[in-house]
Amino acid sequence: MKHRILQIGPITAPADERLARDYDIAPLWKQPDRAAFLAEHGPAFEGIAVHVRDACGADILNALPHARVIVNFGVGYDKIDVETARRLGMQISNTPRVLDGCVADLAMGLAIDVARGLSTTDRFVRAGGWKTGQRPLMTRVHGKNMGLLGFGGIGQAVARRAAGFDMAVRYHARRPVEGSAHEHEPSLAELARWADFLVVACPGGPATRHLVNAEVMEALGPRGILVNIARGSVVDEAALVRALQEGRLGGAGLDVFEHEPDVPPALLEMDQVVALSHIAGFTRESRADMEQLVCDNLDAYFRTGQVLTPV
Ligand code: 8YV
Repeated sequence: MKHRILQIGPITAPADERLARDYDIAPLWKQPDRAAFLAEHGPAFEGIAVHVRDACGADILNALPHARVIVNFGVGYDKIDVETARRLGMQISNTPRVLDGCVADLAMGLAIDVARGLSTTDRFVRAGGWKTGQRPLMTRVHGKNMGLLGFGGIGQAVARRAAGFDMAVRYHARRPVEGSAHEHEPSLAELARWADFLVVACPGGPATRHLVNAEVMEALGPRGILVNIARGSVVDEAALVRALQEGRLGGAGLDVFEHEPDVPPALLEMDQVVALSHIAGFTRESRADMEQLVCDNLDAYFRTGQVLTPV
């Protein structure tokens, strides 16, 4: 008998295939009346598989009295109601480590793009601007100060890359990371004041909402560059637009936004902004590792009672 699993939304073709091969999967996204479906079938499910973009709230969790495990495809899990899940005795796993390197690569890419103007120069060349002119001088990247908000796997991977660019690195996190050679700065505003680049690499969710506010942007300053590869919710987007418009912040490289896929139109008019579509983890390599880990977590739970990478 296969274990019965509720899948909230499609994950990827290979992950969906493996899950469907090994489990009795019920696709919630295909149900015309989700509430009625959950009310009728909820008690039959032993676990939940969820993609990082899909909400897994109390409405779902409370309808599954026998589910004890949630496997999340993604390192972030801010769309899961963790408190309710824990209260109901559910284990939760995510996919840490396997995409740290790719997300960190993209953070460096955004920092370089904004500072040196890669995207704007590409637009300039395509528009024929080089035939009659040249771009303005931009800003050096190597040797500068990099501040990291968040110093987990992704933050530390960014720090290692920054070292290759001869950058000084400091970080702000809830508590200092033991054994790290980098300085922990207890005040985010002070970190921003010191930094030339501030990279957001902390989890999303209520605890970090709008940590990067007007004061932090002011401290980063007119030459400072903000990079966000974490969650849009961490940055006060309205304050960001104002700070950039008024020249109180130098530039921003953004892979994530508060209300994806909506990007404030004002940001798209600014050459000092590079906007991406939440692609930090979008490589064939990290995608394949994530697919494997999300399924391995479910297998491990049913084999041993423990997921491999609990949150
Ligand atoms: C996802 C992410 O990997 O894992 C996360 O938390 O934010 C992303 O990089 C990607 O959106 C999955 O499609």
